[in-house]
Amino acid sequence: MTTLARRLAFAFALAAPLATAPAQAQTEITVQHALPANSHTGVGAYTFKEAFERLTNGRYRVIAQRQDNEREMVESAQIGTIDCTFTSTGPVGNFVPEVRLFDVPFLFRDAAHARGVLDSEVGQQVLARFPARGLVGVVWLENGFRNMTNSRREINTPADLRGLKIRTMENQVHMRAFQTLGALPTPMAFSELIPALQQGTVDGQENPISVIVANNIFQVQRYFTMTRHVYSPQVMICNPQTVARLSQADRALFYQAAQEAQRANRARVTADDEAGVAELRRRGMTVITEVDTAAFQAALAPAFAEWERTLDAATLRRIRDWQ
Ligand code: EAX
Repeated sequence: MTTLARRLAFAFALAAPLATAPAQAQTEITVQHALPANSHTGVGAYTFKEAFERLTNGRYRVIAQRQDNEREMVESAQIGTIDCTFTSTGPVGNFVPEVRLFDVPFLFRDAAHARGVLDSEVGQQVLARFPARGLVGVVWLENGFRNMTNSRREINTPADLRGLKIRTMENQVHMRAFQTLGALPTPMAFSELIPALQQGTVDGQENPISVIVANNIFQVQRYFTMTRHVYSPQVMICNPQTVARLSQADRALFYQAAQEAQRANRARVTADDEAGVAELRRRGMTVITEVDTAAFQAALAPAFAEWERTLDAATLRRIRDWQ
């Protein structure tokens, strides 16, 4: 060997271990969530990130990103361009039809009822339908009970909805409900909602208080009615290969982190709901909290009859009878 070659060989011998030395290989997991980081959805995603990184002693790095088109997020998780998404069930029924069951209006009496059902074998059975559609449903989180806002008039009765253009999620069950109530449902992704409200393409929309506050929807809407007309679940959905690649031990930690995310997300929705009405009033909205729920349910009768035929009627009954 020439002197130069010897020097190079020596340099490589030194450099090689340095090059491969970064203390340990880190596996990256990309997780997308709708809504701002400081919202119930962001809290879920960031709690998962913090918990999974902590539980695995930093062997995994979770990259959390915001993306407000939930259908695209689910598609990305299916294709594998991202690992997981935290999404409302808005578009999920188009991928896993069994999920539509949980999108039926006035199905859940309150948060305890919804959380109890989703955490029971009823919720597990629906998660078990995801793999057949090329997805893994990891855990149920929540968006909360949805309420109506609009820029035209107070909504006190179903008749007040007649002719109003209401943005809905890209969700068959919700669209049918608003159509049955006499409104003109206009489905679109959340990312299009604020401009649509600003430009008057639609008169109103419906969302949980947490979403209305986190996105300043009170700036573009005048009237709020606390209809709580439908519970809006959220679900953490992952690419099947992402989950399959985890060792059995890491998979247990993955699910543990998802449970932590669920707890943090639900606690935040509860807090947002408690503080929300006062906040919306402070922000200048006309707030109606006394709602004749029975009148809205009666107006939905034809839609309920249809869902009895098109969805799993036995499970719907089981959910309604839940104690
Ligand atoms: O997931 O699209 C919606 O109205 C959802 O409630 C919102 O994006 C949060």
